[in-house]
Amino acid sequence: MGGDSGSDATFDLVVVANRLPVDRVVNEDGSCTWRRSPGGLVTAVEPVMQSYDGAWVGWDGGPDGPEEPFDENGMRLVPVSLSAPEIEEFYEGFSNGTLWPLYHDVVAKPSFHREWWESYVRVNRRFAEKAAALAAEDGLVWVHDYQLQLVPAMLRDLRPDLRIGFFLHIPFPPLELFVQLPWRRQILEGLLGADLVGFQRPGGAQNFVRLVRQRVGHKTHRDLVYLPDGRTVEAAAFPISIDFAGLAELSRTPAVAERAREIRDQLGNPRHVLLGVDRLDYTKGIYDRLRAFGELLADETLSVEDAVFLQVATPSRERVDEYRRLRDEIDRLVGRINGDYGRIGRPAISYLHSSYPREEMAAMFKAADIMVVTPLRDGMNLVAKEYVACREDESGALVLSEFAGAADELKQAFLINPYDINGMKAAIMEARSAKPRELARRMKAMRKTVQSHDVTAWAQQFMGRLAEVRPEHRKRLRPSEGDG
Ligand code: GDG
Repeated sequence: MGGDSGSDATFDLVVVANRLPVDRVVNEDGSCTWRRSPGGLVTAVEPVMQSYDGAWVGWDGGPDGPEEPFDENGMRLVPVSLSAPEIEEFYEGFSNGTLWPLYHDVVAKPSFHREWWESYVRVNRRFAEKAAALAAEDGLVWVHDYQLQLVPAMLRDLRPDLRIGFFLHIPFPPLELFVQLPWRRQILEGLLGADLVGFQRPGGAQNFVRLVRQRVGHKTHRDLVYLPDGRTVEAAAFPISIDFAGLAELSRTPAVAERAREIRDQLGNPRHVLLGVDRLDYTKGIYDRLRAFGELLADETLSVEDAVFLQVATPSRERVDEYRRLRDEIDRLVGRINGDYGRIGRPAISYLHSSYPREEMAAMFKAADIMVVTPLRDGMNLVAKEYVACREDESGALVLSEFAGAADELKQAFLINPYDINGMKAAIMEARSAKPRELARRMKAMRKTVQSHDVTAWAQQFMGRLAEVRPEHRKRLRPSEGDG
């Protein structure tokens, strides 16, 4: 078994992700502390790690961090240090300036720079080497997301005994867009180092298999790729989810209920509270959503007495130009709408460029009558599922983009095309005037879906499938409680 705390310990499960589950915070006196890092990936993977007694390889979020492993929350954390130029080229550059827009339907123009690519290769190799040194013989390594797509093949070269899974949290684009990438073949070959490649939606898996067939020339059959060396790679959809029970419980606490009432009071007790919660990212469709709301006020279909829009935009990737531009555009739009339609003490949009504790998020979800989730493209969108988890009384409406992975499961939402402003306006109005019984029917069905397919089910399905890939490894992969 793995997981003892010696420095040369090996682990039956190693998770490799761009970020560690904690960020390093440098205090004023120069000392360091660790703070849980936000986001869906951490929430999803942390419980699996705790049950398998594994190690987690990732970056600490800052330049030139220490590389000493440490233990946290029952996990061994192994930092990978990035220099300031690597943060610029590998992270802000190739990951967020090339791959992120390319994989999200090119909603912003991807930049292609050879130095960024070279840095991506170097940093991927460092992650692969760390994982290779930590994994036990015949162990399992689970690699995450678009920043690390070369790791599976690099790791397989170093450690052919390992079973390797890869999960992509963002969409995988259609052939017609992917082929723009000058390094398209290297990325596909990188991913083919894995035994199992997981995607959010079946379409992502299909795009991948088609590309491998047409561009790399391997034989494929349905979701299987046959490599010349006899190995097979499976591509399949594993839609990620949330800790439904945990969030539902939090939303039931008296403190959260009280805070939800307070939020409505502070917003001036309008008849309807509309809510948006997103990282401030151009894929999330924040601009178009607010524009639709502004037009409803301009048309006098809504008034500020009827409806207030609460928009949380969590700061994100603030050093990347495209994100700075977006922030300015949204600032201007919010200013214009509030200037045109707000009244004293009653702005039309309450716009918060900030991040909040989980309890506050739960209170906002509880306070909102209409949750408006309108990404132009999104792998899953956990916020949509979180809203549903917080609506125990089955009230509330979800307006959801059909271009979010969540739309596959949350079919009872008011589904919209975020490029269709009139359609979006109509859906908001339909949600606003729907009868409570109709809303309850929809919410009940969506709650059932998310509850029965929560994050634990997601992780178990992925791990279970990986165990089937090479059955001889299965016995090594019992959760640590069973290890005696
Ligand atoms: C990527 C994919 C996929 C946001 N602001 C605060 C806060 N959050 C939390 C939300 C949610 C998470 O962050 C965001 O997850 P999303 O799924 O909505 O979006 P991405 O960050 O783009 O995530 C996405 C996901 O990976 C998982 O695979 O679904 O498609 O793009 O949990 O609640 N949490 C707190 N304060 C905030 O201010 N506490």
